[in-house]
Amino acid sequence: MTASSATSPALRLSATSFPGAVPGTVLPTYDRDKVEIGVVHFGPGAFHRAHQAFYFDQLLAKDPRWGICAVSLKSPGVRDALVPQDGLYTLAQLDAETTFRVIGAIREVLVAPEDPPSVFARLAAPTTRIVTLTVTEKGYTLSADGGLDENHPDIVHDLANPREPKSAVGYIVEGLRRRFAAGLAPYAVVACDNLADNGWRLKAAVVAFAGKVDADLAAWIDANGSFPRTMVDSITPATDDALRARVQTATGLEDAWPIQREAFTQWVVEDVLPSDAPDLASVGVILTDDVRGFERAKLRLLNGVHSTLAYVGILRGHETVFEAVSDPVLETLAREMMAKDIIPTLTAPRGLDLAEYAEAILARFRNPEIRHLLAQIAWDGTQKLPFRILGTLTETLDAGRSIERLAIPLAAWMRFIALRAKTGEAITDPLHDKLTEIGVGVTGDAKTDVAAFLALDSVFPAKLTGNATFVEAVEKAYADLA
Ligand code: CS2
Repeated sequence: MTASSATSPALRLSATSFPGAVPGTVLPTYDRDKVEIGVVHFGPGAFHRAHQAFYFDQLLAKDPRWGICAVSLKSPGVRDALVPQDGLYTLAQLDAETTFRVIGAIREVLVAPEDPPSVFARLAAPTTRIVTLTVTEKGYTLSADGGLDENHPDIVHDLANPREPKSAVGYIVEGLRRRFAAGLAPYAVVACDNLADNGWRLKAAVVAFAGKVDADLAAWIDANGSFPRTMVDSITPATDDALRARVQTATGLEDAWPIQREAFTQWVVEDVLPSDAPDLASVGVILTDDVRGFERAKLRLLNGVHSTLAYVGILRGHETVFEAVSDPVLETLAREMMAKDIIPTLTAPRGLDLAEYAEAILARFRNPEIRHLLAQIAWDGTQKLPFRILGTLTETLDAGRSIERLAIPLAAWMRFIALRAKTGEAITDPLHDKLTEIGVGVTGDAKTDVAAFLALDSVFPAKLTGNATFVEAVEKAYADLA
């Protein structure tokens, strides 16, 4: 009897079953029992499991010190799916060539609110040398000016109870406090979310938080902490039942939470990690002193155009990125925005041709194997638009060039929110209450509606909202989308 026999139910993926996967499935080649935990990761969502865990999985074949303790800050979903599978899951790379790979890098999954002592024990362990994060833009608890948001409910709570934190920043500081008290070196903290200057912003927030708790601790972190900036990239659509079925057919094993992504993956890390950090370069991570160049190019060209396709695409009745980019009107918009608006604001990092990079991104969006829902990209617009569009737009305005095209994604986002609010659909965004109120109240008049959205001062800086050219461009784009 084989695991893929049509008559018998498939075995669940686990440490004992995985060697029996259908031949061709890529399996861990290292002895998982010998793996130690050297990495603590906050936010083990799909992106982490598609990306950083894939790199650590390759590293474990050379060095057993870098197993991952995955920590969920809120929900138990990942733990509930992965613990019965001994931390194993399948990564489906869906592209011109399709591969199914069982990833073994996650050796422990903790749900922080259920078990803070275990999280602290991992953070304070001498073997833990690196803490990575994918907690999405909102998980950094930053205010509009980019510093720690001291009014954020979780930060208010954590500052009052620093030894019982809820936020990522609170956990990082409490872990560092324990290391400081124990005379250990700090762990490196590697932010892996799509925020410009992610590591620097996180360091500033961590030092600001620590400063409110203990000035010596703050000075120690400031002087010794390593918070490299990073650029992360791999298109990772959310898991659905179609993927579960496909993975089961391909591997012969049932997996409660497989992950899918395109074949392309990139991780660029600022070359400031301590010497005892994992040798990421040996598994294809780019270590460089020019992360800024890579990160701006990726955030503005890939994520900026993604968000544009999402909002305008949804308004034009499309469901996926593939459909949106196959719409000639949207393809032209994306191409022109990249070439005429975004690239002129970028400085190419060494060895990167920006025009080729832009074309390669469009080709990735046209991957027919990937069903990436525009709705997924449309989430959290108030957190994403500032990094993806507003930076480009501000610099374009400063340079005296037209912002006509760059106003389109903002206006489309406003129309998208109004549409969702009026039809009573849930708005996934930390500002959902406010957005629903604005969306329900739109009148169709561009001036009034745009003014209501631009009044969100945590999203739109005064420099933009006080600029008549900006306001008029958004109003015009809004009216044109009617
Ligand atoms: C997307 C990103 O969901 C989104 O907002 O733009 O997740 C995008 O797929 C990744 O950044 C690609 O690396």
